[in-house]
Amino acid sequence: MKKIILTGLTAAILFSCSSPKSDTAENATTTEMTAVQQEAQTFLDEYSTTYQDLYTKSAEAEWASNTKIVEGDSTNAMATRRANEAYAAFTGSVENIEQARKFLEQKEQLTPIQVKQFEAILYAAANNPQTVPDVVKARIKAETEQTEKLYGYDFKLNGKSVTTNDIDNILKTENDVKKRLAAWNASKEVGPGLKTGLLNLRDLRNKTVQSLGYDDYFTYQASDYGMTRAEMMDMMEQINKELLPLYRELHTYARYELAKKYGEKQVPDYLPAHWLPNRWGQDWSPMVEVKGIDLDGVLKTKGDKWLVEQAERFYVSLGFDKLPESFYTKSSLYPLPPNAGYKKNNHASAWHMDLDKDVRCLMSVEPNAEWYETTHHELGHIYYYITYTNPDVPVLLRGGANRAYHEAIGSLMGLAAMQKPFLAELQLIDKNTQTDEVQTLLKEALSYVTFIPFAAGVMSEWEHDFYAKNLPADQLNKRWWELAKKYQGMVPPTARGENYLDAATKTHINDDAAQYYDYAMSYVILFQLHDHIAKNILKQNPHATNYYGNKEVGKFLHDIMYPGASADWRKMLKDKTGEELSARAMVAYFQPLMDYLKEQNKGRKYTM
Ligand code: X8Z
Ligand code: ZN
Repeated sequence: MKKIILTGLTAAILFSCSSPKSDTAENATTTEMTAVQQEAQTFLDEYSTTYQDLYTKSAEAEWASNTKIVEGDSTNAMATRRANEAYAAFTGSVENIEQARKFLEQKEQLTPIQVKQFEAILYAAANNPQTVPDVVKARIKAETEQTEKLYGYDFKLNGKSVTTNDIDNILKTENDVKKRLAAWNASKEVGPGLKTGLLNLRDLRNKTVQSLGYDDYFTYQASDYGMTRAEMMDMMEQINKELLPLYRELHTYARYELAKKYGEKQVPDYLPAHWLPNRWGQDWSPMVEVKGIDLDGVLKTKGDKWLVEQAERFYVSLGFDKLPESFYTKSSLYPLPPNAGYKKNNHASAWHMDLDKDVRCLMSVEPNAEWYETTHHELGHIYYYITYTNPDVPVLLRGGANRAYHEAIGSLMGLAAMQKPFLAELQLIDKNTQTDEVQTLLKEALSYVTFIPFAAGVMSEWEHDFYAKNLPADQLNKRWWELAKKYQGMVPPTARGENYLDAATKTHINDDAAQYYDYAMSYVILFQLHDHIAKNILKQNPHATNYYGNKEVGKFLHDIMYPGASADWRKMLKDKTGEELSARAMVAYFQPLMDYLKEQNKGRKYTM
């Protein structure tokens, strides 16, 4: 999850990312500017100063709210509400909206980067319009309460408090189906208490953005890509379609293999949700152990601190700076001790506190393979923040080329950090170990490919229906499981009525709403980037790369991140990879697995 950086990317005018210096905020103040441009710049400079200040105050308050949740004490929540109200009052002020609109009416006379900043101002305004101040205030209140409920929740298993890390570990390793079921059920207990709040948030989020002319909140979020709601859903359908042949094979394979593993004679047509090693069935990779690679085992001996420092070392090896000291002193990186007396948000996130040098992570790192990947992912956000914090990128455009790019960089590094030559370089495995390439690829597919139906299918379509179609309150869970069956081929262990709200157990449904397609798109992009890096920079097999220490790879990533949201994301992809956004590279990467899976699945029943 990323903090509330708001960037409007609907500009038709392209910004050349190969020569970012030509249009800098600094240069913009030179005498070469026309009178209109100077007037615009004066406004932008003043706006940006206040914006940065209020953004920072909001981030600080949110940080406190997310890192220290004390039952019955709403001090942090109150402070967050106040800070977010001040931020909203400014970004959504009628005067700012009018000014931005006025300047955009003469956009031909402005520089491209000025246009982008005015669009960013309007985009931010639409989330907080002071034309409907009461709606915005109510939304802020509801958001803060929802976060507290979600992360203040005390998960219980067999009457004992457990963390989500505990639940995840059971789902990853337990062979006793009854124990799995208990853990899965425990993980869904947080849902019902979030229902009223989520329904309220739906109405408030929709009403907020409707005030500035968006149809609904989903449409608003999609517009950040310069896309309509329908275009976004078409793109998701396309991605799902391209990966379906492989997913069908994985699905069939998993049903039969898991039935064997759990000693079930009858192979089910659809995967029972509690059979999978993840609370939402979004990542199945723990199902497979590759002989010779015991990442969980070796990471345990290294310890949690090593994971974070190693991820940093990887980025540094590519030529990025070391993390600022403040990253380590101000972040919240590890689980709280059980006797802490308070809770924290247990979902990993990266924060750009002041849109400048203060960058932090909120994580609960444990020394295992999942957190190893997540740590690389989060540091991707951090290095993105650090890289676009430069004099050429104005404060208002300190965001990703789009949100999916922001997600892609760290996930790409996570993928690279798992490949065998890299693991051998780090001595996490013996370099002479013979490993089975097909099993390795299978493990990767169980992570990256199985994610697509969840992200591009279930999450995106459910939120689409929730916001754009006003899904009725008595059909929320029904729709969730319909979609899980349709896209993931997954069913709940027992009937799940509307007394549950299983969608709301997913963080993003509550606090990163209507944006989950970012992740689906980010996987597609990451394989495009990886394909290019492996073939054209490293000249290595994409299945067995070692990015470590390669400054050219570092420069490639640096150049993508440097212009932040001042870049046009489509042009960036074309310039950097020669391709439009496409699942081609992802499909090609896993192609060698198809023959193996078809062979394994011979004679088995396909149900998708
Ligand atoms: O939420 C995240 C990151 C933070 S941006 C840990 N991810 C998605 C998820 O956990 O559902 C990364 C991949 C998918
Ligand atoms: Zn992320």
